[in-house]
Amino acid sequence: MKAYLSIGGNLGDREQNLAEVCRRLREHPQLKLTKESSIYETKPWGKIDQPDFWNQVLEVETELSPLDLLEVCQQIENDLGRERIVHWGPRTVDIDILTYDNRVYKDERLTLPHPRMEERTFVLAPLREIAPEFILPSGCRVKDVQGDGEVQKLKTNE
Ligand code: A4P
Ligand code: MG
Repeated sequence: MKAYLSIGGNLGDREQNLAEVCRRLREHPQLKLTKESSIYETKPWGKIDQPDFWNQVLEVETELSPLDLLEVCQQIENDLGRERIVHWGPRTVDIDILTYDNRVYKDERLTLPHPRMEERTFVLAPLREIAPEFILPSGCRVKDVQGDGEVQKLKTNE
C-alpha cells in the first residue's frame, strides 16, 4: 500500500530531526521509503507565535495497517523527544499520515485522509513535488491547489 507522510518540526536541530525520521523509516523492516521531497522552511500555520518549521513529505510503501503505521510514526516521534504540551505548538518532530491508499478512516486515534492537508502550503508544496498528479480528497489535482502559508524550498531533492 502507498501512503504519504508529512513530517515537520521547529525545535532543536530541524535538519537532523527530519533526517533521523527518514533513517528510521528506511530501517523499518515492513516499510519502504520510496520518495522524499525537498525540505521546506515554513511559517507556522495556525498558532503563529513560534519558530519557523522545516517540513517535508515522504512516500512510503507498506503492508502495515493504517493503525500500525500510525504506531510506528508515534514511536519515532517519542524516540525523538516529542512532548505534547501545546496543541499545534512547537515540537521536535511531528509525523502525520496524509493518505493511505485512498482509505477513509475515522476514530479517535486516526483520521484519513488528514482533514487539514488541502489548506496547508507546507503540505501541498512538497507533496506536489513528489506526486504532481496526486488527486486530493476534494477531487482536485495537487498541482492545481495552492493552500495557505508561506514556504521556502531549502534543500532540493529533485
Ligand atoms: N491523528 C488523527 N489522525 C491522524 C493522522 N492522519 N496522522 C491523531 C497522524 N496522527 C493523527 O496529534 C494529535 C492526535 O492526532 C494523535 O494522537 C493521533 O492519534 P499530535 O501530533 O499529538 O498533536 P498536534 O500535531 O499538535 O495536533 P494535530 O491536530 O495533529 O496538528 P497538526 O494538524 O499536525 O498541525 N505549521 C507549519 N508551518 N508546519 C507544521 O508542520 N504543524 C502543525 C500541527 C501546526 N502548524 C504547523 C505545522
Ligand atoms: Mg500531528
